[in-house]
Amino acid sequence: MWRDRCCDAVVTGQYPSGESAGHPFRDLGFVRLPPEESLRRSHAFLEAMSTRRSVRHFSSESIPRQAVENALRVAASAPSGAHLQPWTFVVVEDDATKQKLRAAAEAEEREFYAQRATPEWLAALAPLGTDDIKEHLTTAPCVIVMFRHRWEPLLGGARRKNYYSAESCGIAAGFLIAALHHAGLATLPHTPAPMGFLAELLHRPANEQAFLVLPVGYPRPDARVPDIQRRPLEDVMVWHQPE
Ligand code: IYR
Repeated sequence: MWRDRCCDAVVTGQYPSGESAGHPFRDLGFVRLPPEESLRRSHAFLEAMSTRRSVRHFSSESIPRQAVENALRVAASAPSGAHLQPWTFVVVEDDATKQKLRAAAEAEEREFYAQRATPEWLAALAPLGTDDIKEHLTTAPCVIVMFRHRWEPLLGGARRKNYYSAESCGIAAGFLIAALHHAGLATLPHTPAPMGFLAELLHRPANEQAFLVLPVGYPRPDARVPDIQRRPLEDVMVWHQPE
């Protein structure tokens, strides 16, 4: 049907709904899977993703740069508000920068754990065993710092708006964590708050705000994780019953 309308458009000079002059469209090229293959892949992906854990004990062993770049390609393929792709990923590998990053993050975290965190928040964190020591920021061979573009600079100092940039970055971060896990690499989503020091330390422009710090590497052979469970599907989904 769409194809017919598309071809009609060429003949009549009309465009199907959503298309307009000066903004070219092209065929999707969708590859339709047989249902059994679809189900097989869904099981395989579920199984693969089920083994992902946030890791706090990293080995300092180096990781393939290409795997990091490919995971970032996946992250940067995420859908974004108005397709404005409001993100920058800074990949830190050198010890000096990682040490500065850790020192600044730990300074924030000391204040968080000693003063800013409410007793309720600390109680919520207790099962994770977190504290203000952020050793992963120096032991992980690679730390990806993701920046959200709050707006884009235009010539003459004007600003172009971005739309849903936080949601877009959240989706891209999910893609990134999944892609790194798929490549056999462990991550820890870390959000030191406030994160203002990161833009300064990594020399980012004023429109960029740190969104996520993601140490990446192999887990230490003796790495341990909290023995906690994921909520079962019945707890997190409902099939809507039509009235
Ligand atoms: N940013 C602190 C505290 C913290 C907060 C949440 I929400 C976590 O899921 C884990 C930790 C820290 O990194 O320790």
